[in-house]
Amino acid sequence: MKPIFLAALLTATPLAAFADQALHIHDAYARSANPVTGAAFMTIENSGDVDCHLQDVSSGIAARTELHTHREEDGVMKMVHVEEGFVVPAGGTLMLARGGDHVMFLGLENSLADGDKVEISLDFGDCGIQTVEAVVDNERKPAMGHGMHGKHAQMEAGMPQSDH
Ligand SMILES: [Cu+2]
Repeated sequence: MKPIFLAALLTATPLAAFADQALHIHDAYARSANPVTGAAFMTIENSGDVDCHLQDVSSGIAARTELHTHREEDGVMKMVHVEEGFVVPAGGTLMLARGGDHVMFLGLENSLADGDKVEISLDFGDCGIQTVEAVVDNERKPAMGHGMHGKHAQMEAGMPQSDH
């Protein structure tokens, strides 16, 4: 019974989807704490056997959409643009989460309201381009372990208010 079920599943898988099949993106959401900037978070799983390199992001909602992280420099946490992007290791997971790696929107065309849907295109190079729809949830609290701490508000000197 089991082998037959598996064979049926394999047959039903379209060949064209094969290249992208290794990447699975879950739980994409966005938030914005001010009218100018916002951020998006998600979990990216790579079930394939080659590393996938997230090298660029784009969206139609802001002047610039960038890959960012938080890094400690001279004892101060700073938000930085990561131009080289992030690797989703083969068989591994990349978490874009509050206080860590994230997608950043700079120069929002419209402020983000709860329930709005944001389409984000993620360029994984040889692993293909994936488009995700992130739902705006400005009330969502950071997950455990990625919590914001007291100093976070000071992290982004140039930012009107923190999105992440
Ligand atoms: Cu950022």
